[in-house]
Amino acid sequence: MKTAFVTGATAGIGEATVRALVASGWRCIATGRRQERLEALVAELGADKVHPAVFDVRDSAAMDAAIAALPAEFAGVDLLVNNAGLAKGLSPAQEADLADWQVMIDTNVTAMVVLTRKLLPTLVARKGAIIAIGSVAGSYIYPGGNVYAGSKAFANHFTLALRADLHGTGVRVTSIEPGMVETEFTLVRTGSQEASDKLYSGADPMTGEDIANTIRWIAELPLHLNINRLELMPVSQDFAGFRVARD
Ligand code: NDP
Ligand code: 8X3
Repeated sequence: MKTAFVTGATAGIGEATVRALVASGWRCIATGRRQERLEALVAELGADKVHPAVFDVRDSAAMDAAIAALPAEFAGVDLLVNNAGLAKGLSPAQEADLADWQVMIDTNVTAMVVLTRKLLPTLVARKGAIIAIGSVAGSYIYPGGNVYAGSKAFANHFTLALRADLHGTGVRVTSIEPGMVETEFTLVRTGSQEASDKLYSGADPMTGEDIANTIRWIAELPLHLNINRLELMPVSQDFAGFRVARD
């Protein structure tokens, strides 16, 4: 049985990924700050299939402690799913809250590289895989995207850069870059359930399960195959966005 380390498993894409991988015969380390949600996943899927690791990804010492505390049967990580992340705010850069920018950089950029660096020796030794959740926001700019877009451009690019460094090791690396997925993402970004419902209303957005099934498919491809990057959108979304400001 193979083991996946899934960050951000208390909601959305990460939670759906744990369910999809366990249903396909994987064991998962499920991480996040909301302990009760991780415990609910353990109760639903079984303690032999899910190990809860409660920590804030921005806390490198807590990350070390969580890795050191992995039970023996979960310690051999074959797949890292770099998923934990968030957007805060949609204000234009000239009005944005610097604290929001810092949280996004600390979570989406710093925490991702720190965790990846810590798990790389195990992943290399096991010829494992890394699947990171970047975003279309890293490729296509929209107003108010500013630091979120920048952090996801970093995620998209760092993941591809890992592929170059891991050349010859047998480790597979994939950057998944989704568009609109209905999760708690917009609630976290705006602080408003109403704003979240409004964004997704009538748009038939992708679901956490859509992305989770894509992650499982990539993870289970034959070992000689590597998907480098994969961009997904709901049919209702596209990437046209040029604007002209007139006098
Ligand atoms: P959710 O808000 O539903 O889930 C985010 C997850 O990240 C939660 O489990 C949360 O756990 C975890 N997380 C956030 N901050 C921290 C932290 N400091 N420490 C530990 N865990 C943290 O959003 P999604 O499922 O949509 O987002 C998952 C990823 O997908 C993100 O990287 C996001 O940028 C990306 N993405 C999302 C898209 C969308 O439209 N929804 C599209 C493209 C990419 P907890 O709060 O319990 O700590
Ligand atoms: C989330 C997708 O388009 O809201 O990464 O930025 S988007």
